[in-house]
Amino acid sequence: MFGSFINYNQEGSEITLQDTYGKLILTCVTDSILNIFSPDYTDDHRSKAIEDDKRVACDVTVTEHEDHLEITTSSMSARVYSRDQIELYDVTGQLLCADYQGERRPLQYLSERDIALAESEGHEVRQRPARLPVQSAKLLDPGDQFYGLGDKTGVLNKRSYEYENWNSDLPDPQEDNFVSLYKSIPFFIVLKGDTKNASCYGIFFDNTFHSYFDFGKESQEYYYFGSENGNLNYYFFTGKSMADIVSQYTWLTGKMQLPQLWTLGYHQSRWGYDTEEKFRDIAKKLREHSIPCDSIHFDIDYMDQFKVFTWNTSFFQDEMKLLSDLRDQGFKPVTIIDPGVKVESGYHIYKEGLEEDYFVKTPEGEVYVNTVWPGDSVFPDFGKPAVRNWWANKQKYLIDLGVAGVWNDMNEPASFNGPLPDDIVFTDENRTTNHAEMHNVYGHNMARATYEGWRKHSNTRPFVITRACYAGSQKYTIAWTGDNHSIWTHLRMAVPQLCNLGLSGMSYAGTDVGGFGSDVTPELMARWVQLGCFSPFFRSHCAKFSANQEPWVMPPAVLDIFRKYVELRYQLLPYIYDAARECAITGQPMMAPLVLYWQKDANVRELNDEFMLGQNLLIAPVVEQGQTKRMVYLPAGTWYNYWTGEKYEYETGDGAGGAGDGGAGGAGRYIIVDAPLDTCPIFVRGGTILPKYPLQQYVDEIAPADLKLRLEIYPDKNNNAEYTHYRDNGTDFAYEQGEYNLYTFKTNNHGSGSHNQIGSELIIDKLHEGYIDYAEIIIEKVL
Ligand code: MIG
Repeated sequence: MFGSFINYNQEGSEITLQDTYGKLILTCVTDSILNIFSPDYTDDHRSKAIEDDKRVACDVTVTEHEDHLEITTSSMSARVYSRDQIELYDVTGQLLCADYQGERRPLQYLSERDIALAESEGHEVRQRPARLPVQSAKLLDPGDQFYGLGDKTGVLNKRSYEYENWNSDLPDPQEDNFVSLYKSIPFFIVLKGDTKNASCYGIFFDNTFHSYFDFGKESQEYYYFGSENGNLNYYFFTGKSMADIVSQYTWLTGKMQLPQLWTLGYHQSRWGYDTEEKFRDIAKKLREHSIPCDSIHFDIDYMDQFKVFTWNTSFFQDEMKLLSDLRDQGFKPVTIIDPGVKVESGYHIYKEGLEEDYFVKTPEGEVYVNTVWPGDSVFPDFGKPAVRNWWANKQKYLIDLGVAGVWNDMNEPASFNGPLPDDIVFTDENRTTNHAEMHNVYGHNMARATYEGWRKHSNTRPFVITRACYAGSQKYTIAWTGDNHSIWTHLRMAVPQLCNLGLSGMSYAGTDVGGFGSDVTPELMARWVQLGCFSPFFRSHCAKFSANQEPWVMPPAVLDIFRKYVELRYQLLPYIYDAARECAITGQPMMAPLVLYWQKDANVRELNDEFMLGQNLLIAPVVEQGQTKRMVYLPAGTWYNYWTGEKYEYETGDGAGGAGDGGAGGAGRYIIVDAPLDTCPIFVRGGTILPKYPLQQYVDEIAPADLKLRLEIYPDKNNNAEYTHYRDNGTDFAYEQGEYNLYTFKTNNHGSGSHNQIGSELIIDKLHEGYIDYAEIIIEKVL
C-alpha cells in the first residue's frame, strides 16, 4: 500500500485514511481549503468557530503512488506520505508547507539541577513542553514571515516568537515577552520570503485547549503548533494573496456583521463614573467643548453591588430618565456586563440560575464559587444552549431601560484568584466536559448569548464588545484589547496588535485610548487620539485609579488636538462605514498592515508603525515621545499628503496594482515628514475619491435627508479616480431587504494637468437604489 497507510476511502471531497494509529480524515472544504482531522479526542469536529456545514462540493482527484497518496483540486494538491508527513502545494505545483520530520529540540537554558535551584530561590523558569499530546511541526524557510494569531503583544511579524492560547487577564503591563493575552485566535498566515511570487498560506488550528505556537524561536528549521488535549484539527488555506486567505478564513468562521453607524463614532468611558450627576456632567462637557461623541459607557459601578442586570438606585435617582436624557443629547449608553453572578439568596439571577442548573460545578457536583467584583460569585455555563438562551433573554432588561449596547468584561473567565481550576465541570452543547476545554471559548459563548439576545429583543444591529474571544467571535461581537497602560510602549504596541487582530478576523477592535492603567501625559494623549481616531473602535477609557483623562482635563492645546482628530473621525465616517461594510462582505480588515496589500514589497513586511484604514488611507502615527518628524514608507504608486496636498509618485513595477493582487515589489520610497504634536501624517492613495460628512456632534445630528456628502478627489497617474460608496439607515436590518444605496463615483482621464476641471465631470452611478438620497453631493476638493 502507499506510505504508512493500510487503506483509504474517498467519499466526495472527504478522504479517510487508516493507519495503525487510527483514522486521519482529509477534507477539501472548498477547492482551496484542506482540513486535516485526526479524531483523537472526539469523533466529530465540534467546532465553536465554524457554524453549519461549510463544505462546498468540489472535484477532488485522489491518486495512489507507491509512497504517498496525492489529493488534487483545481487550486491545490496535497501529498500524504504518513499522518506526520503531509505536503501542501499550490496550483502551480510550488511546495507551500511540509511537515518537519525530525525531533523537536526544545530550548534549554539550564540543566535540570539549575532549574530546581533557580526555582527554589523563587525565580520563575519557563518550561516548554517538549512534546505536546497534539502537535504538528512544519518546515521553516529562512524567509517565512508570520502574521495573525489575534491580540498577541509585540511586533507585526511573529517570526522567531512563541505564543500560547490561554485567555489571560494579567495585571502587569503587557510586554513583548507575554505569551498570551485575553483572546485566543489560532489562525495565522505564513508569507514566503521570495518577493517575486510572494506565495502564502494560512493555518487555522481549531482546538480550544491550552495551545502553543512557536514560529521559529526554538529552531530555525521548523515551527510548530500544538495543544495539551483535543483533536489534531487544522485547516490549510491556499490562495493568491494574503487578502484572499483572510477572505477564506472569515468565510469559514463567519464574517462580522455590518455595525450600526454610530458605533463607529467616538466613545467616552472611564471606570469610576458612578453617579447620575457624573454621567450628566460628562455629557454636558462633551457638548460644551464640542467633542463629537456618540456613546458614554457605564462601567461596573452602575450596578447594585456589582450584581449583573441590576441598577444601583442609591447613586442613580432615575436610571431610565438618565438614559433617555442622554439619548436625547445623541449619546447611546453602553453598559458593562460581567459573567460572575453574585451569590446572594433572593437575587433573581442567582436564584434562577441555581434552580435551572445553569452554573458550572466542581467535580464533586457543588456549584463552583470564586471571587470577582460582587464577592462570592458563580459562573454561567455558557456552553449550554439553555444558559445562552436564558442570558439572551436577560438582555431585555437592558434594552427596555434604553441601553444601546453591551460591553462584556472578565470573560476569560477571570477571577480574583487566577484562572479557574482545569477540572471544573463545564458543558459543551450536549456533552459534559471541563474548564480546560471551555476556557478559551467562554468569552466567545458569552458574546454569542449576548448577541442572540439583542438580535431577538431589539430591532437594531447588536452592539457587543468583548475582552475575551476565540476564532469566529467576529460574528457576534467587536473587541477591545483590555488593560493597557498609559505608556509609550503600549501606544507603539497598538498598531501591530490591532493589525494582527484584523488579519485574524477580529477587525472591529480598538485600544483604550489614552491608556487604562497609569497616568497619561498630555503628549501621549495627543498621540493616542491620533491613532485611536483611525482605529476601527474608538474609545477613551481609563482605570479607576488613574488620573482623569477626559479631553477637557488636558491643556488647551491638547484639547484642541483632541477635538481636531475626533472631528476628522466624524467627517470620515462614510469612508469608515464603507470599510466596515467591505469587512462584513469580504472579511478585509478595516485596519490593516501594509503587507496585506503589498505582500511582494519586502519593505512592508515588518512595518510596525504604519497601517491602512480601509484601502485608501495610509496612517503613519507618531508613537515615540518627543518625535516631531518621522520616516514614512510609501509603497509604489501615487500618494498625497492629506494635510499639505503634496503628491508623491513612484514607479509601479510589474505586477503592481490595487489591493488584493499582492502589489509591486519594493518600488516605494522612504520620506521624512513633519509631524508636530498636532499632526498625524496621513496619505491618501491616488485614484480614490474620499467621501466625507459635514461635521456633526453625533451621528444623525443632521437628519439623513438633509445630509450633504462632500467628495475629495485624488487622481492617479492617469488622472482617474473611482470610489464605491454605500449608504443605509445605519441602524437596523432593513438593508437586507434592499433599503440601501450603492454609488460609484468616477472621474476619467481629464488629461494634460488641468486637474481643476475634473470636478465638474464627476460621474455618479447608482448601482443600487433603496434608501433616501443625500441632499447634495458636493465636490469639495480636487488634487
Ligand atoms: O478588574 O470593570 O478591562 O476595562 O474598567 C477590573 C472594571 C475589571 C477590567 C476591564 C476594564 C474595566 C475594569 N475591569
